Amino acid sequence: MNIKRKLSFIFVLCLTLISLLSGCSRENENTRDSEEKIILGFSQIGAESAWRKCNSLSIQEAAQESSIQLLFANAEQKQENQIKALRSFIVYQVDVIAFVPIVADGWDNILREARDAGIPVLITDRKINTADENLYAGFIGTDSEQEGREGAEFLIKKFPDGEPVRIVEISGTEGSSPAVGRAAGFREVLADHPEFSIVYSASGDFLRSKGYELMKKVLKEVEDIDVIFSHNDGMTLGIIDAMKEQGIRPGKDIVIVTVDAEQAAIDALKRGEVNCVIECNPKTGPAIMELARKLARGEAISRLQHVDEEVFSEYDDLSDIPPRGY
Ligand code: GYE
Repeated sequence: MNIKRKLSFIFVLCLTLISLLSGCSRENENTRDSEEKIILGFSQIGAESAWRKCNSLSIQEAAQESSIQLLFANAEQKQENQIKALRSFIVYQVDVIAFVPIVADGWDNILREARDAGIPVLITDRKINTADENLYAGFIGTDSEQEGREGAEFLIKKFPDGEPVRIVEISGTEGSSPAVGRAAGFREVLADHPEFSIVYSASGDFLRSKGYELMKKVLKEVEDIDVIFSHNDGMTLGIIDAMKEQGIRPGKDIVIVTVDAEQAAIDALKRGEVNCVIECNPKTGPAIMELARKLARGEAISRLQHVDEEVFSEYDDLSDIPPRGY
């Protein structure tokens, strides 16, 4: 081979290598791109509690970490706002929709629209009632019935002597699955223990302010309260304020069972102002992103995934509970 032919051979070889390599890297980029380009439309219900704020943050941080483009809509406690958000995600043709249904009923029409548009839907935190379970791909979140059962189990341990026990229940948002589930699980366990009676039950809408107002009313209207079963810590903090204003010692004069395990509730438990805290885990962001990726790839996900939850009570060693972060 003369020098000229040798050079042109090397030149062609280089070109081939470059194009092969760049082809490769383009292919890599494409794969990475398609991983990166997932768009997730997420409808959150609002910011009613510290629990909820942590839940939103977990979702936003996890999306950023896994390079999922998140369209995050805050419905400010209105189902109609959620439906509008879901509809806009459909118009936008996102890859996956996820949402926290504020109440359990009333989703079938919008879910049909999502199905017709070929967009898979993940339900998280709160469950829905539907005529057609195939309208969504799966659920990830809390086991509310179990949380209610845990609350009742604690009371059975706390009041072992069979004397009558009068319970006031301050429940969460009416028609929401955690309020329905916590109430049902609680009653299911107490059904075998007739000494316990729920003498009053009303909704505080998962809000600290409503918990406070409701407790002021309850303390005027209901006599001889032994126990408060509060569906979330936000309301519990309001309940404690109302009790203290009346000179009632929370956790001593009235036993308090609460759900969520915010730092403030754990601190109250340590001070003896609350007797039992049932954890509800808000940090579902990473699991939601993983499920969204699977759905975007067209893979099936499990229909029901409950998150791990613990119970903390006055019977436990409370010295080594790690900071809660919410
Ligand atoms: O317990 C409460 C809230 O849906 C499980 O919503 C959630 C509940 C949580 O704001 O604090």
